Amino acid sequence: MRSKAELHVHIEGTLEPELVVELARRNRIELPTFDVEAIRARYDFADLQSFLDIYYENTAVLRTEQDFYDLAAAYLGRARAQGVRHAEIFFDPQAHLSRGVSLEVVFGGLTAAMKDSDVSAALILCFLRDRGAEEAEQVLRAALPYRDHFIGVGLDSAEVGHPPSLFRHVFDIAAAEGLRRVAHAGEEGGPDYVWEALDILRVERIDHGIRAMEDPRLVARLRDERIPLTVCPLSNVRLRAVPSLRDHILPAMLDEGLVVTVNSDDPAYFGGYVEDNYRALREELGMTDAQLDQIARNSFDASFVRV
Ligand code: ES4
Ligand code: ZN
Repeated sequence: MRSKAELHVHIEGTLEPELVVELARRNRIELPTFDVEAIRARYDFADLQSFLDIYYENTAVLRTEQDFYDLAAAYLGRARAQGVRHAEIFFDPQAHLSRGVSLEVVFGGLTAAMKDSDVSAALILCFLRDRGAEEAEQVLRAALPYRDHFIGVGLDSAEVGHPPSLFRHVFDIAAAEGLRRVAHAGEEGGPDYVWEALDILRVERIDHGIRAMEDPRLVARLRDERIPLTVCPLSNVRLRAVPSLRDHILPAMLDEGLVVTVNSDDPAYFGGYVEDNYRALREELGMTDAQLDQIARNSFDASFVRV
């Protein structure tokens, strides 16, 4: 199997239904159902928001440092089996702080699991864009005592109506702290969101970015500046950003000379980990081994940590 880096995976999105049930029982939390298959049956999404509603609901089972340890350990084990040598992992502190779970618990559990794994890993702190810029700045300031535990900041959650430009100030603070910067843009939002992420947030990678292909000037910019795009094909299908894998624009992005990478996003919800995404591209889109080798090389070139 190809060695690769994974640059777009939300740790909360690796929470498999089996672990939801186990943690709910351990923490004595009520669930609508304790039937794993019934939980999985709900994963039939119409769009990004319908996914996020269930994703945030399930994260409520994560309470203790041990819970976060178990979550990250399970992901790193699965990633390793899928050829991942290095992972830059998103986490959503606001999804936990809002439930009374402290940063100490979150960082403690995640970093302990990372230390115990032989997969190289680093954390990227994501702001939930639908909660606004003021809360993002509060979270960043609260996380600065843990500065050594994360390498960068990102922007995720509901995209449309929450443009990157709103987050200029908090990304400026992050830059001054020497943090790397990424943002989800061009998943459901248009090319204008990608422009703003580049020009206003000074991001170094674009997460998703598939809709950048609607703007030839933007494509030229991404190519000329070699800005990597962390594309998530199975996610795009499951969230109906594209009608089917056969319609995915990823091969055209590669043909345009863009630095494309392939990633799993929220593998517990979207039907596959990273190698499952590579395999689907080969089997359903007919991508060649040479193309997939290029994508795997890109993943190491695009990573913030050299491995
Ligand atoms: C996400 Cl696929 C996606 N898009 C935006 N925010 C997210 N958080 C977790 N998965
Ligand atoms: Zn994502």
